[in-house]
Amino acid sequence: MSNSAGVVAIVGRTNVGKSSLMNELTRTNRVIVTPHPGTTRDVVEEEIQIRGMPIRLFDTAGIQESSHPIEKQGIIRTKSALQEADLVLYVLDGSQPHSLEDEELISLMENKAKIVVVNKSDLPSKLDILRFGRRFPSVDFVHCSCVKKNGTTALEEKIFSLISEGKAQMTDAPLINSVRQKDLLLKMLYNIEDAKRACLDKASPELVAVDLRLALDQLGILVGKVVNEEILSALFDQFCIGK
Ligand SMILES: Nc1nc2c(ncn2[C@@H]2O[C@H](COP(=O)(O)OP(=O)(O)O)[C@@H](O)[C@H]2O)c(=O)[nH]1
Ligand SMILES: [Mg+2]
Repeated sequence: MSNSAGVVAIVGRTNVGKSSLMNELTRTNRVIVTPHPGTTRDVVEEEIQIRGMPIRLFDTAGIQESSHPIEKQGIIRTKSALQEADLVLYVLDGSQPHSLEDEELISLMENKAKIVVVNKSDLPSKLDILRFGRRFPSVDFVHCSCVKKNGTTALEEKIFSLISEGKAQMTDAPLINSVRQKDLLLKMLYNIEDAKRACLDKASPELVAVDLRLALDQLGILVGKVVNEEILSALFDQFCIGK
């Protein structure tokens, strides 16, 4: 499993067609699809490639309240897949009106890059798309039908462009908003790289500690805090340096 793969989570109410979409995107019948709500109780992961770009794709279980222990675990794992995702595919059933469960899901993916996938486009539409459009003004909508197998190529194109343009990465990461901050972070990175190199070269621990201390100093300046002297003393006492 590649670490540099984009993480994409398929999220949505039960029975909207998440697992069907997973099967379409992986071109397999990996996940069981049935008309019964609650079929997928756990998070299922597959690695796919879109135009050579590696993507870790997660099919999730929904977040409906449940007292069943397996479903409870599934809800926890769905939420953590959502949290880890670089990009969320928020799947809606175009043949059903929107529900309260959607509201909870929407609040969980507020800070996430997302694509709204309106599935079941082969059935008469009952969803107020305009209303959703107003709520997500800068989000792409893709209409598809997993049963008729159309729309998923357009979806793949959107996933590819959002991830390759970097728009789907690290949406929750804090912003660096000055050259000074960038410089400090770069210095810190170089110090850490020096420390790593020293470790690989089997240099003495004292030398590694010097580089790590320099890195910590940059961090201290960056966050505007004096780095905790007690921790430092305890750490550097062992090496008898830096004091
Ligand atoms: N008509 C129609 N039915 C679909 C479509 N996609 C999925 N379904 C059906 O919807 C039901 C739920 O699908 P599933 O993928 O298990 O939904 P999940 O609970 O969100 O994972 C199944 O009976 C599917 O065959 C679609 O595009 N059109
Ligand atoms: Mg499912």
